[in-house]
Amino acid sequence: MKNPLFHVAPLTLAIATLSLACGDDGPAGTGETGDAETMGDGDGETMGDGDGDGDPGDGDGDPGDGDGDTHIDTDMDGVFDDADNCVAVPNPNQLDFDDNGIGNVCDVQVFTNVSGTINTNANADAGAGGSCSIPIQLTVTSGEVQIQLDDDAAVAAFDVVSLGFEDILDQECSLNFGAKAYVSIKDFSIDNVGDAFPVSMPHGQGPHDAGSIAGDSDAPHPILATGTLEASTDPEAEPEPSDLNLEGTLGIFTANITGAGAMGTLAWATPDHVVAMDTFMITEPFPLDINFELVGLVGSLVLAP
Ligand SMILES: [Ca+2]
Ligand SMILES: [Ca+2]
Ligand SMILES: [Ca+2]
Repeated sequence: MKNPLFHVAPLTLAIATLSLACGDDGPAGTGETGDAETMGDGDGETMGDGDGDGDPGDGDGDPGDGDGDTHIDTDMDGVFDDADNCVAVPNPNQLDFDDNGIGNVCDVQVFTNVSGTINTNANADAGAGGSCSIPIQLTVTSGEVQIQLDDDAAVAAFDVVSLGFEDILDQECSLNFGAKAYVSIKDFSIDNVGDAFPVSMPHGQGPHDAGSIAGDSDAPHPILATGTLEASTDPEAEPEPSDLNLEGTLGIFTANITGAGAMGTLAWATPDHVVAMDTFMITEPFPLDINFELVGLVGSLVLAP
């Protein structure tokens, strides 16, 4: 565990001599061994650091001896801190797909340029057999997706932080007793309400080593969708706006990320998945509860940093 810096030893021995000169355990060389270091000899140093001199701050490169030397391996992955591209997380292979000096296991890829369309169905059910379903195309206008690559080619983590959608213009949804729900969703967004990186993705060794990943997410992603939906029970009346808080999950998706996070796609193909659901009430001309849900996600998003 020596390194070329041991040449400073004469300076530190001089300090040790000075310490002894201040006097507490007698002259050097009495009862001490090796380089004259002994526990309790009053010089404030510690035995057992393996450098033979025990001096703090001596640049001896010994890890963990507390002397401030840089050759410490905090995460014990075999790479000293001053060379480790992720100091606190063991990553012995030091993979860094985008070559930015930050190892994969420390380097969250953030995609904020998100676009694409997803097809879904809006279902409204007013009870007593009154229900309707209309197709809706969700156009993504903004969002943030974070991806954490791993170094053992087993799992990549995805966090769909947020997705923003274009307003959905009026679409009439007739219920069976003359009431209508005008599915007109404004300010619609989907936000993650789970922990960071709640979806992990098994993927193959080959593409991972090339700086790309491809695979399926292995768990639904908890989300909260918000927006304003308009509804009316009278075809002649102005629709009433209803604030929506649609709790649900984002379904299983397939991801293809290439070029070390330079771009990628997320694709859904699950027409039966319930994305989000809520109940809202319209009050005029009579009160009526309408169960509303978005079902199915089929389509893909393009991701770019
Ligand atoms: Ca290390
Ligand atoms: Ca490390
Ligand atoms: Ca990196």
